[in-house]
Amino acid sequence: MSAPTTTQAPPKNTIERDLFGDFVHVVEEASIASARTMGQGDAKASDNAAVQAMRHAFEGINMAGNIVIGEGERDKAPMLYIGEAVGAKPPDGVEYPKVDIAVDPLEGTNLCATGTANSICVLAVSEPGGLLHAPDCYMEKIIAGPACRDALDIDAPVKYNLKAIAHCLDRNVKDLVIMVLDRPRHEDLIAQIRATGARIRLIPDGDLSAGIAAAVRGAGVDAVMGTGGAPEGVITAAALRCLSGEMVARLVVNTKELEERVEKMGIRNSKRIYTAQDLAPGNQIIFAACGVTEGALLHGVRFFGDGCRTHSLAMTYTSRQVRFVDTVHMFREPGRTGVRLY
Ligand code: VTB
Repeated sequence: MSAPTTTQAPPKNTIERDLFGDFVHVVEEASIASARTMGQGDAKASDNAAVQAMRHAFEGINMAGNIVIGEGERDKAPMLYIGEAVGAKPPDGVEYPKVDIAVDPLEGTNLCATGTANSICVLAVSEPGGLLHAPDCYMEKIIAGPACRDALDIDAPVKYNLKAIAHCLDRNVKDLVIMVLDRPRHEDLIAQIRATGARIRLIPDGDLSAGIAAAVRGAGVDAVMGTGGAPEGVITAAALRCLSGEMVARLVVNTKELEERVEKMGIRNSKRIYTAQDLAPGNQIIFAACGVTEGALLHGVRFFGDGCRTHSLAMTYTSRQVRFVDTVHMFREPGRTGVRLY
């Protein structure tokens, strides 16, 4: 009998399928390197450790990677700058898949430097064009879970949004927990939230992991409100695409210089209100984050004699997978005590 003749459609998620594990490895390496600097009080050194480790790990991946969100412009950042090409060199005649990469090598550099909770190494990947090339400016954001689909309005009063979120979650405004970056610029926002009776968790840094916490159930956060970094906003949006989370956002373009930069980057309307889909429109998305210091979502790096253990969150959009990856890294053959499970 002859074999059945089936014409198979080419797989649509080859980036997710082929590169997923490699990117988990990248964030793990960055976390291990920066975790070694935890509590040393040197945020720059912590960041630098993460950047170098990330870059080194990228070199081993069979991809034609393009950093679209990185550590800044080429002249200001020695590594992982916007426009930098990363990935292994293909042999002659071979072409590796093209991917866009947004990195925040160490989200929460101060958190790491002070040993405070919730610093992570994080990145998002998509096919070319799948992540907005956002300038390094501020971004207004409201982030919540899938229940709040289409219910958020960035121009509405704080009270309105909180009522809408409470309604979507079928609870009272007083039951809500809203995360806000602890910054003087949020004085008025905080006062307005307090006036509604909603509860607040002020965070010193890290509105990216806060955004993910708001999008999943059980993390004790119902929404994130306020102004944080735009690059972090794009990476958050990539995570929200995988989690069906809800986000409305707008760049804060308040100087002439920024106005020009934004225009140069191809953004025609600087006042545009973005959703997660607008910020991370990719058809294929990989999101990977690894805990550096202990956090609500992820454990930090734990070192032991012969190795360490890391905890990562790794998600893909098309294949709809949310994985928590718990890895034991052995720096040498395990000694007589072997590998500990718990
Ligand atoms: C936030 C926060 C980051 O930057 O985006 C914030 O999530 C915004 O900048 O962890 P300011 O510190 O100027 O408020 C971080 O704190 C650092 O990237």
